[in-house]
Amino acid sequence: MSDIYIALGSNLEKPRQQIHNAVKLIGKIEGLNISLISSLYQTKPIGKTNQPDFINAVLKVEGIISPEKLHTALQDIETQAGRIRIELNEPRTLDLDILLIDNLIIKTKELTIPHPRMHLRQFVIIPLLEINHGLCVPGIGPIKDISKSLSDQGVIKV
Ligand code: PH2
Ligand code: MG
Ligand code: MG
Repeated sequence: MSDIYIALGSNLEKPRQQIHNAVKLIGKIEGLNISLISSLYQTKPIGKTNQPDFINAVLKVEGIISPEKLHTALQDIETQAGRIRIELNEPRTLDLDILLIDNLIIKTKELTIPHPRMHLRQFVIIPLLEINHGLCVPGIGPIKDISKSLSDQGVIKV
């Protein structure tokens, strides 16, 4: 049984509804159970800044599934939400990123775990602190310490 953390984000086509719908669909992935859901957060876009604010959240799920299968299942849910991939950091109806799987460190062409930018993003770290303040990012450190190192990026609980 693995403890898995997933980040959800949307800034197009009713973002809150996109996130709620995605949570429902993630709960239906075979072999997984949702154990914790953070609040929703309205967040300023990081990277490309001339796009709408995002709604972000994180989930903890537990279960037995291979990282590759989970990645494919999440991509399928993104596609169902009408996600079109043009370039990096473009506005999106739905983004589902695997943040952590236990203490695993994985680097393949398809998948990097822990998510390589999670420790730089308040829109990930603040909701993670809400659901598990004792969490550590393998190779980086406790999220409590990461949180102290980040300056304000415009993350508001909604
Ligand atoms: N996702 C990105 C890039 N920038 N900014 C916010 N606030 N929220 C996101 O989910 C987000 C972002 C790439 O995945
Ligand atoms: Mg992302
Ligand atoms: Mg993604």
